[in-house]
Amino acid sequence: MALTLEHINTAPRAEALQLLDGLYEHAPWVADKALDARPFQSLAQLKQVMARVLQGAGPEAQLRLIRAHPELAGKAMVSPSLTLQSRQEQDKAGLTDCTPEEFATLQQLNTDYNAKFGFPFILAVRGPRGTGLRKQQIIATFARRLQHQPDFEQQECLRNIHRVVELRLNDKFALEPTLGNAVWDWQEQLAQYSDPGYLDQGQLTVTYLTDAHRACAQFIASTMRESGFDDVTIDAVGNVVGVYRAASPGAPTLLTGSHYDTVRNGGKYDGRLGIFVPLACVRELHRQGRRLPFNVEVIGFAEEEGQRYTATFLGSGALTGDFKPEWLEQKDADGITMREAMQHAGLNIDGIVMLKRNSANYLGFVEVHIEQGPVLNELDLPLGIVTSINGSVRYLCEVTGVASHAGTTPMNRRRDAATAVAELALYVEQRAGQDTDSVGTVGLLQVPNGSINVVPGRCVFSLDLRAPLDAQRDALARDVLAQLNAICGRRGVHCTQELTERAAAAPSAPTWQQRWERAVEALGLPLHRMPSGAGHDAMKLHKIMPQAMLFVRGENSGISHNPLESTTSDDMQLAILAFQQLLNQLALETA
Ligand code: HGY
Ligand code: MN
Ligand code: MN
Repeated sequence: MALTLEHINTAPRAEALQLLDGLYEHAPWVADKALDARPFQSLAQLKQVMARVLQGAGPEAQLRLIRAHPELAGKAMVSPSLTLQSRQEQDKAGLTDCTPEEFATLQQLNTDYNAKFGFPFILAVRGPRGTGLRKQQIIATFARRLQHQPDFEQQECLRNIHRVVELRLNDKFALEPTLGNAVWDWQEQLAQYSDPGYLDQGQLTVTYLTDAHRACAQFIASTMRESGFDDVTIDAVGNVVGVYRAASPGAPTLLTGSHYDTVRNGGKYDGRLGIFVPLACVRELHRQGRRLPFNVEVIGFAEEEGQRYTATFLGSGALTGDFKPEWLEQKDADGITMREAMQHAGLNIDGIVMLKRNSANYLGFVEVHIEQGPVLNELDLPLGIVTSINGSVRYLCEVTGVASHAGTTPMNRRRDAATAVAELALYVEQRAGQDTDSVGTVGLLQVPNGSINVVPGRCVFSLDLRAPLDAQRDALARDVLAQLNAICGRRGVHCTQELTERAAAAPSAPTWQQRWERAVEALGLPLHRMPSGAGHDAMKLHKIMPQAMLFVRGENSGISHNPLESTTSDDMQLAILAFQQLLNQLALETA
């Protein structure tokens, strides 16, 4: 029979402990200690309390717990020490029918891992969706984590233990994160579309207005229609706009959403999570036949990353009146202008100017996004409250020197464009590191038409400089550009730079931040407030309406702009529940 929170909260201590048996492998003391905190407001809170108990138990107790776990597809598979849950979990992941090669690989990984760390490799083999990782994924994760530093890897084992416990608790309570699963699956389906040259390598790249990008727009639009949105359109820049109308006409609108384009070889959740979380909320409202005292407008923004063209935040920028007509002449790597790409996609360029929103019609903008960093992952927290989005500037630069013979040009006679840029890149790293929370990145660095035996005469590169405050960002930019000029002067080379983006820091609107805070607290979760190092569409909408963001924990240290980007359907479920809380709060306030 399925457990209930009521039962756990009210049963006699010994019975409650028995009900929670089998969570932490051979370590009932974790649940036992957690029961001191009864009554639990939610299952999420029970998970949090147990994570805190383990965190507070200290490294020795944590190490004992890790060592109590069976090896993955190792000798423990036949020994009686394997608990029923572990056997079932390893079965589910297909680890009991390895090929001889797979088994040998796992054995070798087990041996190497134990030799390096002195404890067994622990992985929640049921994975982020709870349905099981494939053997190849397990082996790849095993090999990747073997490279970690010991302290970090010990924490990674604990994070996987918490994930195993979360899934075991779901089983005990017969709970499925069904809404989170739906969002997880939509993102999985959307990831089938990728630009040519990436799809066949199993990489996700969706850049502005490619065929894959247009297929994504159609998928999002059809998912909105199937979920009960009243109006679904694709606007003049390719944004997918879904409106779920209010109970009565003339009502204000809550705006939400995020982008569906990606960086090259990116992750499945950056941007997309912020489209599908509110989409799932609207689907639930539709299923309940419920209307709110405000319209809900969910937008899949067509372009945020600035990959195919240098223009960034193009989708959300069109709503704030920031679309620059000169962008239409920008050319991609194949010489196709944005205008031609828009025409090819059948977009109505003349309609762009009409996209600007009248902020008087809107309550505000909220955006859900993966954190894209390690903070929540390392705090074992599923959700975070964004306090501000860092301001950023981006430049495309070019250094011109003199191409010359690599063999005959003496070292003191060179005009080497690439070494000038290399010197600047090291300065960017050092200078950005001087400030708190500033970051500086040379993400693109190329020697066009270079040759192995030619001193580089040209070097093109990018600068991405960010800081929590605009003044801090501008001081960083000033110093970097001054250093660029100094380096070029000293080396006798020439530099040009083009400012391609300037986004102001965007502090969250207090009232909206507090709405997110109340929503997260209503789930029984602790609050963690944090800045966003990444830029988001919210910083554009910030210009015309109040905004605030909710962060969702990323797996694998929150890595992002990388195929390892990951988050669990349980955490997505919590994001949806938080969004529903915010909608309900807003409904009460605006009724
Ligand atoms: O670069 C950023 O911060 C965002 O992902 N475009
Ligand atoms: Mn991104
Ligand atoms: Mn993003």
